[in-house]
Amino acid sequence: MSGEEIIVVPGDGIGTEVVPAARRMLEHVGEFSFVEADAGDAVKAETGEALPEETYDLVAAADATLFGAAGETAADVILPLREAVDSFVNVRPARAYPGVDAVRPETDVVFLRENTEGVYSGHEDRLSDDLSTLTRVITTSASERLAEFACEFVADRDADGFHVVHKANVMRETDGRFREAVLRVAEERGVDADEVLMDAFATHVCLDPTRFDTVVCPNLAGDVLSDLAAGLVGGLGLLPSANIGPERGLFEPVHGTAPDIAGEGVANPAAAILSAAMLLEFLGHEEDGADVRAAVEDVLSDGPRTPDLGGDAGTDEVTDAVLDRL
Ligand code: GGG
Repeated sequence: MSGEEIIVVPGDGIGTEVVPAARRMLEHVGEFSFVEADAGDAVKAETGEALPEETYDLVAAADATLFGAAGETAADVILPLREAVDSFVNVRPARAYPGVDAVRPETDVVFLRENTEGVYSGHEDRLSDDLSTLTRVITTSASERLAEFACEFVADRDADGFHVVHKANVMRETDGRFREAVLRVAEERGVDADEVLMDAFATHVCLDPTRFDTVVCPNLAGDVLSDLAAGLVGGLGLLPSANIGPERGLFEPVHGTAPDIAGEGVANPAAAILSAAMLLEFLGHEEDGADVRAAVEDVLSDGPRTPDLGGDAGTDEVTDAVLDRL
């Protein structure tokens, strides 16, 4: 394997514990070079800036970045970093693993979350002491771009089609535009696409997740519904994600900083290691990515576990076990 460069931005809280675990895995499987960069609450407290220009520039120029978690400064860190890689989709697989106590062990759903707009487009205003507003942005072009990705994604995954989740019966203009663009692209591409209202989806996925394979969502819905699905499979410590752009990618566990356990060395490294497996695949190292997923699955099935999964192992012990099985 060549010496490809990976930017590493641990961020805050347990990001500083699980990202080093994922980096150890990458060092174990390949010959990458790493550049560490700062972002988040801690660097803001020190310098006044949550996302130093140097970090943004590194991420914008790199093929791949591994990111940890952001807390209070999430809007100042994650959103610009996603923009730095021109990421139009956040891929969030929610899978139950054999041996892990899950509410719905049959869950295997991938969320394709629109990653540039919706209510996360940053247009918020305080108009008076009593009134704040938020502008929800939906464009046909971003919705189509996501839908085109979804069509290719389901073909690669050998899935029958996808569901588009929206609330177009209430947000007629914005989600109406999203729904129409996604369904039109699917029809043009000959891909089956069903639609489901996002509130109904929340119920259906809890009752029977096998109804869904790939789910295409606006930004906030994708953020919330993938966390809901994490609850079905055993918790946020298990969900990886990939922010994909046309040329670059940013890979991060779905979880945040987890201040309740930060600093204790007991954060589950699975989500970060699985995110790094997605990074490997993005860089073309498919076999390594698959091996890493298999090793994580093995450890989750009969290896040491962190407390979120009912065990008493620490982050390092679980990471050692993954490396042992590679
Ligand atoms: N590693 C992901 C992370 O830091 N999550 C915290 C968060 O607030 N995320 C919002 C988002 O994913 O848009």
